[in-house]
This record gives sequence, structure tokens and C-alpha cells, in this order.
Amino acid sequence: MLIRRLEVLENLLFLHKTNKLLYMKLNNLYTLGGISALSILGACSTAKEEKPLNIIYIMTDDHTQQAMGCYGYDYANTPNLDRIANEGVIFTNSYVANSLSGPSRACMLTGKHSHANGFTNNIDSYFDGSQQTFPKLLQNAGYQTAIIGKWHLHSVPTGFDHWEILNGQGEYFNPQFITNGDTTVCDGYVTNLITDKSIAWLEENKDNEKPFCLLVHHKAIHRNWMADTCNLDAYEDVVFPLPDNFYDDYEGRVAAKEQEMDIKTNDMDLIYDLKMYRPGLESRLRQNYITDDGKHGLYGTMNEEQRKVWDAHYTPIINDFYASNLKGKELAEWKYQRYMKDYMKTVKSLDDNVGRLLAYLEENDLLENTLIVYTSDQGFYMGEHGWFDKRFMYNESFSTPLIMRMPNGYERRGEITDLVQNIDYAPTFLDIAGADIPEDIQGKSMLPILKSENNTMERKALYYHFYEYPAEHAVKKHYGIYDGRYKLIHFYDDIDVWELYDRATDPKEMTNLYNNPEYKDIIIKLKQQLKELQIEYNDPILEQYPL
Ligand code: SGN
Ligand code: CA
Repeated sequence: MLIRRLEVLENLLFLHKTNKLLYMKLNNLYTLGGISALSILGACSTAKEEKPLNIIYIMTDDHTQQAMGCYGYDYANTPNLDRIANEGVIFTNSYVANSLSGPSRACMLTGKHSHANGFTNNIDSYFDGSQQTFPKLLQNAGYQTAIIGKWHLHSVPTGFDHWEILNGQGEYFNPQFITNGDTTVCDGYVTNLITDKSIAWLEENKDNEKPFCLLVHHKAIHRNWMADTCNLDAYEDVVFPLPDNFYDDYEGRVAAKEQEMDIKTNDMDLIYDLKMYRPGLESRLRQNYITDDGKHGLYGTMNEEQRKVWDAHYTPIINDFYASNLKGKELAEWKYQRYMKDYMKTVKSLDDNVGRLLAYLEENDLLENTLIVYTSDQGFYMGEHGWFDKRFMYNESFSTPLIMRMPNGYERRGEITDLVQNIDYAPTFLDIAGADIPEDIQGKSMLPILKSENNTMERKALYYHFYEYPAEHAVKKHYGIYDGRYKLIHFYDDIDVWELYDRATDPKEMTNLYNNPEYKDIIIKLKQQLKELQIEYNDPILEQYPL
């Protein structure tokens, strides 16, 4: 109630952003929660209501908009995620700055592009934990902070009162968790365990006076898409529609042609990815990964009981597969169907566990004083262009899901079409906490647009830069600009190729218009804008490839 009153007051006085000083003063009074402040405002409130908003920031790995009911994919059964969107907002122009796990996480923590936070790729980057991050700034603003789940930044987490992270990518079954120097194997399925631990932390800290910011960062739905044993039967009867560009020939797109993330080829492995293992068969992936007790690496760390249920499900499918001896298109489309099934089964656990967390918050009266954010470290290809994986600035992997359940006092609902990017999360959380947003943060707060549909992000275009090459999946280095309609990309390093797409007429990005003379003026304008963004963000690539 107090929050609402303050917001009304802010709006009345046009404080928000227009008079930063007064706004900060008000926030200080509010954070201090002094009786004088309350009486000035004529508010009557309990201590609990005085707390600033809690934040729960759920992030999955490789979940994509095309696999969510609320984004219009009718084949996805995601009622709990849909609930978040229905009781809040859904961003339809939500993007990442660098479509890969570690880099994305570093962008989110710092609110800065990869070159500025120093974590450009998963292979040889190391996150410098001494730098400024939003959890540290929230701690300074009086929050208790925690991260549970995937971290993937190689260094020890900083800025968290509590952290319990997976070892590297983590395992689906019986994974290792690391906390303060201890590594523990926890029995169970990873998505359940991360949720259990998150709820346990909330429960342990429920009498804490401070507001909280909890990062629930899942391993799911990362390759190789292993579902919980209780969900193996889900989606088995569903026939997923093949994307109409599944057989893309990549004409006019050199980098797209040279990638190695094709469902139709050996890039997608029958054994490791699609679980068609038989004794005596070997996969080219995870060959050397054999658990201590000698189990096959493909099954990771499953125990006997889990493996039994797993085998009971997959053995008939494996037998059918080898008996049918599929070739060519039939094989490619069979692979696509298996991929979709495994992926969606893995989503099922995720959605169920989001439901569990929502139920806990509801039962503990936390729902109306907590902003719940759901996103992924990037989008993913679900057969579009024939692919799985991510990395490209093309739409499916440049975009990422972003839905938020709104607490009391946040009236905005429905679709938000503003251009937003994962560097915006840090300043948004700080703004919500009433903390100052440091000047060197490159993202922008989304708070104004969360408050009112009359506000906009006041942003003309987004900047993107992908670095991890040469590497698995062979996606070339590239940077680019997207203005909400046109997308201009420069692939560089061992090639020097530009691409232009008009997403209004070509949403699937199949026709590279860069060499079409009709677009000459548009290209000149976009290059100018791209240069301005590189200068604004101080990306040294501009020296190497001057515009
Ligand atoms: C692993 C996967 C890749 C994936 C990267 C990065 N291979 O290396 O397919 O692109 O992670 O993913 S696997 O054989 O180990 O499954 S990220 O989301 O962590 O960036
Ligand atoms: Ca990822």
C-alpha cells in the first residue's frame, strides 16, 4: 500500500526521472522507513509493507520464445510460464547482446556489452568478479542477494550473500553443486533441485528484514535435453510442424552456410543428442566422459533407478529406429521430431517447477511484493533454417523470452513492443530498488515502461556482438545493428561479409539485401547508426573495421 502511495505521489509530482534529486530523496526516506517519512506521507503501514520490492529473476538456459505457449506456440504446454505473462507483461522485442551462455550472463550482471565486461566467449574468458555488478549494488542498497543454479562464469560468484552453483554446465541427473569451496553431489533431477534450494533459501530468510533478490538460474533446457524420468512420456504423441525453412539452402548467406549446427547432418548426433545408444555404438560427443562407476558418459550421472526408467522409455524407440533404417529426408524429419520431443519434455519440468515456486510465493504472501522475471540466456533454433543451437544475430537466437509477473502497484499488462536487451536488466533492478544507476552502465532501465504504457524505452536501435570463433558450431564472429525493422550484420575475422534483412517483409531472414542497390541509402544510414552505437559503447572493433 505504501509503495502505491509513493508511486502515486511520484507521478503527481512528475518525479520519476524528471527530478532525480527529489526522487532520490523520497527514496531515501522510504528506504529508511522512518516514522517521520511515513507521517509526512500520511501513510499507515506495517513494517512488511515498507520493504522495497523483492526480485526473483528466473533464467533458463537455451529456452526460446518459439517453445512457449504465451508467445503463441500452441504445441507448448507451459501453463505456469503463461500465468506469469498473463498476470504481467510479455516483451515481444526482447534481445540479447551476445547469444551465448557465459557472455549473456556477464552482460546481465554488469549491464554492459561483452567488450566492456570482458567476458566475450565461453572458451577463454574469465569473469572478473571484482567489477561492478547489479547484485553488489543491490547489496549496497540494502538487499539480500542469492544465486542458485547455473553460473558458468568460471570465477567465484561475488555480490551474493548466498550462492550455490552448478559445476560448469552442470548435469541433468544428480549434479554437483558448489558453495563456498564445498562440492556436493545432490541426488535428483537438476530443475527440481534448483527449485528446492531456491525455496529453502526463501524459507530460511523469510524473517529477514531486508528485501531479497534471488537469481534462480536453471540448467534446463540445455543440450542434450534430458527430461526428468517422470516426464519421459510427455509429447510422445505430438507431431510437431516442420518449420517452412527447415530445408534452407543458405543462398546469399555465407556464414549461415558454413555453420555446424544442422539437425539434418551429423552436427546433431543420433546417440548423444537423440539418445539412440546401443551397446557397442559410440558417439563422437562425450566419448571420454565416463563416470567413476564406469557408466557410459552419454547418460551422465544417472543412478541405476533413473537409468532403468530411462531405458524402459527409450529402448522401444531405439529398436524401432534401427529397424526402420531411415535415410535422407525421412531421417532428417525423424531427427527433428525427436529433438522437439526431448526439448519440450525438458521444458515440462521447468514449467512445473516455476509453478512450484509461484505456489510457494503465493502461500507465503510474497507474490504481491515480488517482481518475477522470467528469461533465458538466449533464444534457440527449433529447426528454423534446419538448425539447433544459437549464436547468430538472426531472430530466433538474438531474441530471448522475457515475461514478468507484476506485483502490486505495477499496473502495466500485456504486450510490450519496445526494443529491450539483456543489458537492461541490471539498471531495471537497481531502479526498482531505488538505487542509483551508475553512469557506466550501458543498458537502460525498463522501469518507466513497466509503470506506464505512455512511456517508451527511447531507444532507436540495438547493438549485438558475437565473438566465439573458431569454436563448436562454427558460427563466424559478427556484430550488427537492429532498429526494429532492418538488421545489418557484419561477419568478420576470416571472412568480410555484410548482410541486410528487412524484417517487415522477410521475418525469417532468408533474403540478404545487402547487394541490392535499392537499399543503398538504408545501408548508409544503418552504418552511420552502427558507428554511433560502437562509439557510444566504446567497442574497439571500430578501430579494426572503421565505418
Ligand atoms: C556445449 C554444447 C554446445 C553449446 C555450448 C554452449 N555442446 O559445448 O552445443 O553450444 O555448450 O552453450 S555439448 O556437446 O557439450 O552439449 S551455452 O548455452 O552454455 O553457451
Ligand atoms: Ca545458453
